[in-house]
Amino acid sequence: MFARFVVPTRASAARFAATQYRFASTKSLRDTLKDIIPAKQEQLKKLKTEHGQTVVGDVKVENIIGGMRGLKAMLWDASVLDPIEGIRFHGLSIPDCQKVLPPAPGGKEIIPESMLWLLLTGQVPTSEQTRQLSRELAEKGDLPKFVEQLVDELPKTLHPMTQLGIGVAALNHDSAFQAAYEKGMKKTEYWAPTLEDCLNLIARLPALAARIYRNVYKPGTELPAINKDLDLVGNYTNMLGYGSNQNLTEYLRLYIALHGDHEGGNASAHTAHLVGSTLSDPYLSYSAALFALAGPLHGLANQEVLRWQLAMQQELGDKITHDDIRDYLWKTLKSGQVVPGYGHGVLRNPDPRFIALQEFCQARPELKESPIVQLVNKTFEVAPDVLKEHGKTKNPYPNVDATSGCVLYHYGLTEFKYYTVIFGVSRALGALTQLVWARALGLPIERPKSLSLDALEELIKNQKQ
Ligand code: CMX
Repeated sequence: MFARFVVPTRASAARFAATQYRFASTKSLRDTLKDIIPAKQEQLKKLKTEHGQTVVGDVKVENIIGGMRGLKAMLWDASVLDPIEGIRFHGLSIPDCQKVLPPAPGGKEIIPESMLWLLLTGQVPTSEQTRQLSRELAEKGDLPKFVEQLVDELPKTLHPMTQLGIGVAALNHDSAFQAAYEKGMKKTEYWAPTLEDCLNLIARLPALAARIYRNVYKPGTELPAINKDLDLVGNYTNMLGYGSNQNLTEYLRLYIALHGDHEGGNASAHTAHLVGSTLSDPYLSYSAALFALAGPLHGLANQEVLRWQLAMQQELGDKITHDDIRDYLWKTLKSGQVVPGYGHGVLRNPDPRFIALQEFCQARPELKESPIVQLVNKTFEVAPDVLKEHGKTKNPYPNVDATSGCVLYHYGLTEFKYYTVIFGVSRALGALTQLVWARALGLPIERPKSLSLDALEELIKNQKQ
């Protein structure tokens, strides 16, 4: 049996679309990585020695005072975000991934395990490789007792994202990286225990996230044991108490897989990279990333979208017209708030992840008829024109968060303060796989140069002379 090998460039992605992809022999995840790492290390070495002085772009004052927007200053191999076309994972667009990444047995949608394999290796796994990875994650998925006790003791009023960050940080008790580092490991060996930590963390996230959900919203209910024959999301939805809902399970598989990576500069992925660059272990690095994700301009937007759409529904009633929505959008903007789920730091078109999730809804009659899904659709028909007229945002189109929560809401997972936790289960795929690569490539501690306002003025004055 063979795994398809993906060549990670845009041109090759087009060739890929024409199904001309190469094949590599089937191997375990660890052996696959062992094979790939030397060539990547060589590629990096060559870039460093032969092209270290090549200029990539200018740094303008607007980059420094504008959140480094657009500055090409970070290495990230797994995915690239094109402003118009959207995300490609190792060269593959979302429709490409939907064609080739193996689903769960009996399912149709991409699953996080196949996305994880792609992000980590640049290769499309076979169904058997995906199954093996599912089994490995299920076997590693139980939480240590002390972490269960720790999260059980947290106040139910503490935001679920804070609870998730605390739980993830505490998992570093068992960090293989930290233990090996203390023993005195060589730099070339860093990636192997990092990989073990990353897989352990990805495996344990569903149990941790489900436990937080149970504690906060369904106290007193039993948490089912992890079923070794189920995939990661199959187990997650089971533990959340929605295991019998196949549509919700399939939706979460797709959502978690697609949300896994969005190149390196977004706040959560970048935080994981920055903290990881100090050789903090993967648990601490990802815990930090979760707190970046918990901001309303980033991951918390999915909670904010639902809050905003429901407030709109409550104010305007059941028969909402396009004009009603237009007025409501203006009311939001005039009150100085952002329209949640719209705009993006990089994208300048509707987010293809938004489109993929919308397509999921359109293919299912009960979702197509759902009032909350319809309201999200109707908002999409009006909001871009209003935002264009408003004239501030560089991207008047929806991002993925505009739609991600409405399906959960429709199927009864209505506790929208929990939605960013699901995003947190997902973003681990990209942030952690790239941490493995940062260690494999021996990337240094991150340390950009900062400038004061006075120093900037001085620099400008000197350039004018
Ligand atoms: N509604 C109203 N105003 C918006 C807006 C929106 N949806 N999006 C951007 N703007 C405003 C910005 O606040 C900014 O205003 P000021 O000049 O007064 O500061 C101006 O338009 C220019 O911003 P931009 O360059 O287009 O966008 P940024 O790169 O600065 O910010 C983002 C990107 C996502 C934070 C912003 O579009 C936003 O706040 N969107 C709403 C929140 C949201 O949906 N976040 C989720 C993003 C996806 C994710 O990370 O998960």
